[in-house]
Amino acid sequence: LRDQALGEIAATADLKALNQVRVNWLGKKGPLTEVLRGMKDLTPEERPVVGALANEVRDALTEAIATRQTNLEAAALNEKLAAETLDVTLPGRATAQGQPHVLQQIIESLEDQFLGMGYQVIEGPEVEQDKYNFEMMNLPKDHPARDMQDTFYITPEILMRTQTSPVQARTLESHDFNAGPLKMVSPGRVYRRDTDDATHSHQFHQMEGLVIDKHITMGDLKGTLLAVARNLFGEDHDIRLRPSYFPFTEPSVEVDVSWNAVTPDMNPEDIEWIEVLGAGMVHPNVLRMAGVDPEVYGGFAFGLGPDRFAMLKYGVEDIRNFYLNDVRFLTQFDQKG
Ligand code: FA5
Repeated sequence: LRDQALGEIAATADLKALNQVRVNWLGKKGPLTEVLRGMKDLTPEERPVVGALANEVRDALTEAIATRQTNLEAAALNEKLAAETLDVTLPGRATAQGQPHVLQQIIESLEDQFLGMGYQVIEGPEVEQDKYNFEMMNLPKDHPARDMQDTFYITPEILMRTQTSPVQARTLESHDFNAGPLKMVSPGRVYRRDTDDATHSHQFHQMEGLVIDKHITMGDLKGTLLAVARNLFGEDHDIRLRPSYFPFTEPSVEVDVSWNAVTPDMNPEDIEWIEVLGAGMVHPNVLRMAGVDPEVYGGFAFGLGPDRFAMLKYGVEDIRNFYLNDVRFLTQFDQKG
């Protein structure tokens, strides 16, 4: 029996076969168990002899199985290692790398420029109170200019902000003017119940700017915006201020950037203008409502549209392209070139 069992153990090809052999020989229905079960029919003299023999065979088989198991496991591991060898000399496959979204690139380059001019970058909430989005921007509840910005309301008092201007009110409220003037920009998403078309999106971006100190003039506003436009579009581009109306600035202007390069000998009528932002001198009511004395402090504010800037800079004809997340479109603006 013993030799037959040992032979079978040695012949097993894998762990599964080995387990089967173990069950066959040592299991409840195996020959050894049967021998032990038959002990009761033996004479008292025979019992210890047969018992000792049976135990010896069982121990021998158990040991042989354990040894065979270790060997089979080692063989399986070696096989696996051999199958998984790496050819370290194979050239690698390049993984596709992401990049900031083109609008994010524009926003970051604007942020860099304003940081360089001593501005802080401040962010405000997209879910905003009516109080900051409208009331503190000099747009009381019944003000007709609220119609200029169709709004997504969440409750009568809470809405998706329609502009980044509420960050003006929040910052004015918290700024300590004893510590110095206020210079900040605030980029972010805004929402309007606009019908999407080539130049309008119901969700787009704005970047608010606010500068408040003791002697700020419209000249400072124009100089700042000219520097920003030239930095983004090129030194030979110009800006134009047109009178406009916003409830939170007085006077108010809309600002155009020249689509084409401007030369000194050019006929002004040949310049093509594109509107990119609204701006003006901060209305005394806005300062007063935020607890700032308009007799002492004043300054300018602007709200520009990075989406429109990106359209202009890259000649993108439809604003919706920015929001479709088509990789073929987006990878065109890879900064790494
Ligand atoms: C405003 O939202 C004012 N808060 C801007 C402002 C700030 C004026 C501070 C004065 C002082 P307006 O609605 O014009 O203004 O929007 C500003 C800019 O956002 C526009 O010039 C345009 O570039 C962009 N814009 C407006 N509506 C959309 C839209 N639906 N899709 C994409 N861009 C838009």
